[in-house]
Amino acid sequence: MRKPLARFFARACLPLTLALAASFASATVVTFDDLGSDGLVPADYAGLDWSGSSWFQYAGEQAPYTPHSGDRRATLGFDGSSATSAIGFLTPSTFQGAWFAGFQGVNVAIDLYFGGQLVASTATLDLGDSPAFLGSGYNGLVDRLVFRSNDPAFFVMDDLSFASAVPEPASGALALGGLAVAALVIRRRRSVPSTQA
Ligand SMILES: [Ca+2]
Repeated sequence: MRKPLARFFARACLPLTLALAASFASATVVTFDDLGSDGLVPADYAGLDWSGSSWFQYAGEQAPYTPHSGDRRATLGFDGSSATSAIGFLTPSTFQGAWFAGFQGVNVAIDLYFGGQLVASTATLDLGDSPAFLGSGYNGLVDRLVFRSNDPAFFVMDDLSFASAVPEPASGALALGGLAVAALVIRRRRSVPSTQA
C-alpha cells in the first residue's frame, strides 16, 4: 500500500519539483560578515562588481552605524558620493533591497539600472540608529545600483539581497536528471506489456 503511493509521488512530483528548482533564481544576501578584516569591499565580492565604488566594510563602533547582521557592514566613506557608489551585477538579477542605518536626518535612495537605462528608483528612506529595510519595489532585471543620499558619508548598508536570473549549473543538472528520470519512466511504461490490467 505504501510503496505504490510513494512510487506515484516520485513519478508525479519529482520531475515537476526539479523543473521548478531550475526556473527559480539563486538568492544571495550580502552580509560582509565573511570578510576577515576591515577594508574596501573586494572588487568581485559576493558575485557583484564593486570595482568602481568606494564601499568600505568594517566591524567595531556601532550606533548609529548599526549593522543588521553580525558586526560588519559597509560605508561609502567620507569622500563617498553617488559617483563612487555603483555596484554592478555580474549577471542580470532581481534586486530585493538592503538594510540601512545612519544619523537622523540622513536619507538614502537607490536607482536601478539595466543595460545603461534607469529602470526604477526606490522610495527615499529616512535613517536612524536601528537598521531599516529599503525594498527595491521592482521585480524586473537590473545590472547596476547607484545610491543617492543627502549625506553619503553618514550611513551604512548591510544585508543587500538579490537573485541571479540565471539558474545555477547545479539546478540545471538536477533538471536534466529529472527529465532523464521522466523519460525512463515513460519508456518503461511503454515497453512493459499491460500484464497488470
Ligand atoms: Ca553584516
